[in-house]
This record gives sequence, C-alpha cells and structure tokens, in this order.
Amino acid sequence: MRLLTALEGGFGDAADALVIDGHAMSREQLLNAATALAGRVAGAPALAVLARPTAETVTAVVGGLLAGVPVVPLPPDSGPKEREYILRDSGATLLAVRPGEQTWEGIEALPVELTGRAARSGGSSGAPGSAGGAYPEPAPERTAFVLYTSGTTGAPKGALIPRSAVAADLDALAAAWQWTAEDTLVHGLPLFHVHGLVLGVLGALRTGSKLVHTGRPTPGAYAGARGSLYFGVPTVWSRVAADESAARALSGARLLVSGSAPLPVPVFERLAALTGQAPIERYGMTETLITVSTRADGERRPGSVGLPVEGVRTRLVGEDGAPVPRDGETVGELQLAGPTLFAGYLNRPEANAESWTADGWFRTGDVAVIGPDGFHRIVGRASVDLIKSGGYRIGAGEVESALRDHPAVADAAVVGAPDADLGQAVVAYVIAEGEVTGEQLTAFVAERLSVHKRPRRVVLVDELPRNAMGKVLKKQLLDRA
Ligand code: MCA
Ligand code: AMP
Repeated sequence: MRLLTALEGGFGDAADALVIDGHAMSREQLLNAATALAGRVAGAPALAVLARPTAETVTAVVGGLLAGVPVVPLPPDSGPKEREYILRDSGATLLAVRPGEQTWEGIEALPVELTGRAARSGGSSGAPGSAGGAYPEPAPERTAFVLYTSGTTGAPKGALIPRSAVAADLDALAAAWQWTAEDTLVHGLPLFHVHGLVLGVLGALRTGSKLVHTGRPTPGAYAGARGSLYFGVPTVWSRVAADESAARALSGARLLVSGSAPLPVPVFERLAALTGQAPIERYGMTETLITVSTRADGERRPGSVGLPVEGVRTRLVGEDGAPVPRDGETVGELQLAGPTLFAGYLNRPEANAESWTADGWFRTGDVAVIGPDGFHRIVGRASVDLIKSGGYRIGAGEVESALRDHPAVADAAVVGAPDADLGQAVVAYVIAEGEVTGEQLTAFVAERLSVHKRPRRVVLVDELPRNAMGKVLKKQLLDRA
C-alpha cells in the first residue's frame, strides 16, 4: 500500500483539495508537480526542504517521499549555527527552495516548480521505474524523514522516521479520531515538525481529507477556515479560547485536537464552553509520533491524554527500574513500544544506546500516571533541561551554548519558566563579563539558532547557584523565575 494513498485517486479531487497559505491545489496538481520534482531528486542521499508553510514545501516533501529520498525539513528561521549543523549531519546535498531563491555555500538549490506535466499519462514526467511515470512505492522500512529535535544538551539530533511508522501512526489516528475523506483539516502549524507536517499534511494525503493550512495559527484564521477537524498546540488553543468570537465560530467543527504540550484544564474548559465540544488531547514525540490520545467516540477528560493508539504499548517504570502500578496516582517514566517508533538517531550511537531499554522499550523522558481505566496523564518531564515553549521543544543546553558563544558572556544557565501563553518561556540567567544587554543576547540567539529558541527574558547575574559538584541548581533558578 502506498504511503500517500489519497494522492493518486480513488478519493475524489477538487481544485481546492489543498489550500496552503492561500494557494489552492488539486491533489492531481500536487502529484504532477511532486512527480516532476522526484525525477530530479531520485538517488540523492537526502533532500533538505526550507520548510516555510507554502505549496512549494508541500510539493518538495511529497516529491522526496515519491522518490524514496529522506526528507530533512529545515526550520525556515534557523540561523547559521543550527542550519549548518543540520545540513552537514543529515548529508543532504539538495535544498528545495522557491524558484530564483539563493541557498548557502555547500548545498545545491533545487527550485520547486508548482506546475508539473501529467504524472500518469505515459511517463512524460521522466520518473523511472514504472509505466505511467509514477514511482514504485519505496520499501516501508526506508526513511521518510530525518527530523531534528533538541536534546537536553548539544546540537539537535536527527530522528530517523521510517515510512512504516508514518503509515501506522496516521492509520491509528484516523481510527481514533474517525478522520476520513469527508473531513476538512485546518491548521497553521510549522511544517518542520511531526505535528504540522506528518499529521497536518501527510494525514490529509493519506485519509483523503481536504487541507487548509492557514499560514499562521491565529484565532481569526482558524475561525474563517470552516473546517471539520482542527489541530493546534496549547498556545494556539489558549489564544482561541481568549477570543470569544473566534472560538464560537468553531462550534460547527467536528473535532478540535490539541497536542505537543499539556493543554491547561482552564483552556480545555473554556473551549468546551464556547464551542460546545470538549477538545481531544493527544500525546506524542518526534521519536515516537503520536502514541496516546482520547478518542472521537470516547471520554474527553481534561488533563488526560487518553489511551494508547492502535498498535502502541505503554508502561510506567520507577526510578528503581521496577514497574509502577496503574493506580492513577503513582508516577513513573513513560516507556513505549510499537510500530510508530523511529529507527534511531542519525550518527548518535550513544544517544541511541541511552534511549532504549535492554528489552526494547523507548524511554520518553516524560513522567506520567496511568489510571486503572488505562487513561494516561502526563505529569511533566524527567529533565528540567528540555523546555516546551509554544509547543516547540527547546534544549536548555543548546541555548546556553549559543549564549556562551557571545564574547561578553562568561556563563549562562537556561530554564523554562511557567508562562500563561507559551506554557513555558525560555529564561536565561547570564554572567556577563562585558557590556551587553538582554535584548542583544536575545537577538544573538535568534540569529544563530531559531527565532523560537530565543530567550524571552535575560537576567544578568553575578553568579549562578551551584551544588558542591559545581552543577547549576536549576530548580533554584526556576523558583526565582
Ligand atoms: C520575535 N520575532 C523575532 C524576534 N522576536 N524575530 C527575530 N528576532 C527576534 N528576537 C518574530 C518572529 O520571527 C515572529 O515573526 C514573530 O516575531 C512572533 O514570534 P513568536 O513570539 O515566536 O511567535 P508566536 O506567535 O508567539 O508563536 C506562537 C506559536 C508558535 C504560533 C504558537 O509557538 C508555534 O507555531 N508553535 C508550534 C510549535 C509546533 O508545531 N510544535 C510541534 C512539535 P513572524 O510572525 O514573521 O513569523 S512536534 C511535537 O511536539 C509532537 C510530535 C507532538 O506531540 O505534536
Ligand atoms: P517533540 O519532540 O517536539 O515532539 O516534543 C515531545 C514532547 O512534547 C514530549 O516528550 C512531551 O514532553 C511533550 N508533549 C507532547 N504532547 C503532549 C501532551 N499532550 N501533554 C503533555 N506533554 C506533551
């Protein structure tokens, strides 16, 4: 079975089957343009895509997938430090861009044309391997994506996501959410993460639902889109809930789905009151895709992410390594197994060894509780050094290292402080040894890494609290923040 089952007919088509930031495409137009692109990337070790929310990005991603070439989405605002690392580590030789756009030294620009000749009329696209020009389906174990995601320290790690994991996850979510070709999916999430790209684009191309990408995930854009199925991170939902008329405009939707970070209970309740329906909350990770969710036909409990999706198994393990009872009270580290899991981190044998238990379970690093009824509640993260801000995963170590690159910074410690809008906000405590302002340091990080990794607040201090071993006491900093 093909990964993008709905791309090649059988699900009907429409001139506006996909609307990406105002640009409408039929599925046939997408298939033609992507097939033409696939002919130019086939055989490349990896295809990087400058992942702005555009029709070109969607075309490039689909082209890479058709050709069986691993796709490496590059955050469009990533600065040189992050960008150079991702391009080098992934081994990408091509970067999909808009026609006429320049790339950086060391990587070849691949302009994405939105017009392509018919893919299924006699092989005119030049794609090898089958009659009609369509590509043979690559093996399910082949890598669909290399998705870069932050760890507690160091540069981001490239998670290798097999095609089979994407297919298994989308099918499990379609079952949990009764997601079909009758739906119109609406969201405005970035296209370089699982949420916006795998669920938010490939989901539509597998289920056959229409897709409206709003460019930005603003309450007004969601309200105006008239969809049946909406995706958002909690920051998006809390902004919708604060905008009464936008929230009421969603009352005709079938399902509002939240994920990527904990949905605060007051936001859940306000959304339910204003739209007439309780949101679905689901839990996931770049490395595992979406593994636990409440169901369209089941209970939607505030503060809970529900039950494992089809094929996924979960367990809780205590600090001593022993199993934790499913009593709704005892916390443990959540571990996962199943067909939606990644194949490992690229070029990171140590991280791979640390991530898996001897008996083959993936350690999420999330702390959870499971009730006797099987409902899962995510309590927090085991490490203070992984921050979730606006649904983005940000490693404290990566931001600290960028700050230390500034000539006026002697040392820095970064924490995620509670924030009503973003869930957590990146706050940096910095020991400066020269003249520098917080704004300058914020801009420095935004330029070198990604804008969303920048500190929202910089506190200049004379010293950092440390324990006897010299380790910074982040809990103390959090109390101050
Ligand atoms: C601000 N800006 C700056 C600076 N400060 N630019 C340069 N330098 C600066 N110092 C600009 C930004 O570029 C942006 O411009 C604008 O100001 C606003 O920035 P920001 O405050 O970051 O945006 P926001 O509106 O507050 O963002 C909130 C958001 C965003 C829209 C909710 O955080 C977001 O899209 N989150 C989604 C993250 C996500 O998809 N995570 C999924 C991970 P401009 O407006 O021009 O861009 S996958 C996952 O977690 C798993 C699998 C799961 O479970 O889903
Ligand atoms: P990422 O790698 O960006 O996909 O981030 C994955 C992390 O996001 C998980 O390990 C969790 O800490 C967090 N996360 C995702 N969904 C939820 C949720 N519904 N509730 C709480 N945390 C979540």
